[in-house]
Amino acid sequence: MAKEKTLEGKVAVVTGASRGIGLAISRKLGGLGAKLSLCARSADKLQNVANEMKSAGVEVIIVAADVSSGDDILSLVEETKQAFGAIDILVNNAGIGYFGPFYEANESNWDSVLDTNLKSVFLLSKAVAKGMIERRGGHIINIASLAGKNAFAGGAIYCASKWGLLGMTECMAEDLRAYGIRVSAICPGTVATDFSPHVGKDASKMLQPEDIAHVVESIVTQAPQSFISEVLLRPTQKP
Ligand code: NJP
Repeated sequence: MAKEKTLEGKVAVVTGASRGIGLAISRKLGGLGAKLSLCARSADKLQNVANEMKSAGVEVIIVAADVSSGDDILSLVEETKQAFGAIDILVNNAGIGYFGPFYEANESNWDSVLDTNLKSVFLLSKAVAKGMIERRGGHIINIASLAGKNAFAGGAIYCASKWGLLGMTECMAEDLRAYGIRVSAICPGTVATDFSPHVGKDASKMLQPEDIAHVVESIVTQAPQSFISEVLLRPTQKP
């Protein structure tokens, strides 16, 4: 964990925090001194993460919530405010994939991916933006993907969600930058997590979840006049 407590007193919400990229981001923000509100659907896995954080001296709450549900999002925000007060940092990380030819996918595949990867970001960002506007500051960081820039066979639904997320991120940034709120997107290539099977790829060459956490640290520790709006993150060698 990072040693300097540059985020002491700040409150961060991380979605999809029970494993993978969200877990690495949570460890990083907690190490920097932030109070953490961690969300995923599985309460059991979140509890394990919370235990780890508490033993490292991090103040943490967990909220089992499905980010594709507007009601769950309101509960997440309310429980966070009750525990810690105003939210300074929101990391919209929770996401799911669907990979296969579009003509074999059905409406529920579309709805679950778009609701989890895109609608959730609209709802949760909207729920925290008002408080950030009042306090004239904050960070919203959206974990997008290079799949939001590059087309590939079998990627129609996932790419649609991430392409949309990048467009929405840029518009949200324009809505909020005058208030000192920075909305950023991180677009990683393939990351060694449980997200997808990574068939035929060399895991030792892939990006690691900690690489994305490192970018998040750079974003949230910028000087107020500086705004890292988008980061494309690739492995040095092709996996
Ligand atoms: O995924 P994974 P990653 N509501 O599967 C949670 C993007 N990305 O860390 O709900 C609330 O290991 C889930 O917990 P649970 C990707 O699109 C990845 O690799 O209990 N939480 C778990 O904590 C995604 O946006 C790669 O199942 C929900 C977490 O989300 C982000 O990075 C490349 C939820 C998922 O952990 C994290 O991916 C890239 C819901 N409805 C972008 N649904 C990559 N790995 O290669 C899921 O470019 N979660």
